[in-house]
Amino acid sequence: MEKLIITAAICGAEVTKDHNPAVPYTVEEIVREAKSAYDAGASVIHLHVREDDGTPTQSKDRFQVCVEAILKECPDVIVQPSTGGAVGMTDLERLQSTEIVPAPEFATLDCGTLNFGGDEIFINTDNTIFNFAKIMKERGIKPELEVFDKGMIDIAMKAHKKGLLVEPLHFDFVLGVQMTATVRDLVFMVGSIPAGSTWTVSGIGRHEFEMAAVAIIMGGHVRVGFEDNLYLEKGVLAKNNGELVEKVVKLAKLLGREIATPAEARKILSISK
Ligand code: KMH
Ligand code: ZN
Repeated sequence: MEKLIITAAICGAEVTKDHNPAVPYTVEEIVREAKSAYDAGASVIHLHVREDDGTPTQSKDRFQVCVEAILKECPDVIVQPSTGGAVGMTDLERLQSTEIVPAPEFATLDCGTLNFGGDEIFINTDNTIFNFAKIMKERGIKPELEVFDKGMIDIAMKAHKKGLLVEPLHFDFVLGVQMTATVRDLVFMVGSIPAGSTWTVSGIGRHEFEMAAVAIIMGGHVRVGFEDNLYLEKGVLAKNNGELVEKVVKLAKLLGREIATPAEARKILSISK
């Protein structure tokens, strides 16, 4: 089986220090969390950034500073900026994370509109998705196709038919937001993507490690981190993102799966640096 790529979603846009005091806001805190995840075995850092007071931002300048600071401490890590940002941001705001120099190797591409809890709706119209895919292709950025339910795989395939995506495709199944996070759901999603694609699962909240274990067995890849889950186990807050990554590394060891380095992850994902 291929080695396991672990992505750490270290910050997110919704969680705060009230939920877990280790959620990073400042550049120093972002670097601290990225390094803890990298040292524990993460090869990809999924990145959102904040103002110092915790407000989510897609500022190009803030991304530039944070990416450079992360790469100083974790020189070979794959940094994957979010183009999702936070609910309510405009497309132009969101796209700023792709404008840093040099362009990112990897970035998220959210493939549909969804209910984000309470009254929140995370809007991604077909035209937004096609436009983001076109811009990423022009800038040489590999998209991670964020799919929160099966219909979003179908929308991604519409973008592919239009020539906006380059194979092999890479999907992230975000389970436990709009779609439930069961083994049946994950097996269904994996069976719905084109042969030759790679995939990661992000199990939200208490589903994080259940989904990780299933992905390790199935040959997929795993995302963990404060964006998705703040707890190491029931009632125990994680002290840092590294603890969440370490738990996946332990699971992988128990199940006989080796961990990919960033260079190996680039090969698996067909990302050329
Ligand atoms: N914060 C969510 C509204 C992504 O990074 O591309 C969007 C999100 C997905 O987190
Ligand atoms: Zn995100």
